[in-house]
Amino acid sequence: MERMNTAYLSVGSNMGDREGLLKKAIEQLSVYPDILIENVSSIYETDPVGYTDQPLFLNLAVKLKTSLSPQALLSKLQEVETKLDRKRVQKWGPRTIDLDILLYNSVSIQTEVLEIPHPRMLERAFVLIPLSEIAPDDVYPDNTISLHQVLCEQRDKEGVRIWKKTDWEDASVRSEN
Ligand code: PH2
Ligand code: MG
Ligand code: MG
Repeated sequence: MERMNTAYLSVGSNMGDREGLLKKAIEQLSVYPDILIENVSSIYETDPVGYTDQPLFLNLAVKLKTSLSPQALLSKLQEVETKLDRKRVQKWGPRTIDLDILLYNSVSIQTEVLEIPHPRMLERAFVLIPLSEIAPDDVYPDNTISLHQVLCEQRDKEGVRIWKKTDWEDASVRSEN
């Protein structure tokens, strides 16, 4: 299986057993033969952005290798969201699990259902801080600067606190595939 494409995801939860749901999401992704989880950031607790009158989130970032196209990867992410009881009640409202594609190689895609790079990622510390932990030298598409630089240039790191420092090599969620 040629899992030659690299994708980064942002994963978030602010309902129920937040840490358990993050771990289950990663576990379920690693079951797909065409997805190989390569790295997972620490878990951060983050103030809700956008609609602020909702519980605190736990957020992390994932690096994976895949043979799936961006669209096919998106439908697997939606499958996992559905399995983990995601209900689409309110845009940007509380959710058991949210799996977003941030980057896929260095492609740019703009369709109704999928936008890569994620259109709001550069403004969101809850995305950039976990991401820069696992992708410091990767370069943002159409840009010459690294994600680490993007993060350093972003002033507002407020509302994002380390919650559990995890070493992916030791993490129980590690895939053996
Ligand atoms: N996701 C949103 C809206 N706001 N805020 C935080 N802190 N974390 C999120 O994952 C998040 C959010 C929409 O997907
Ligand atoms: Mg989202
Ligand atoms: Mg989403």
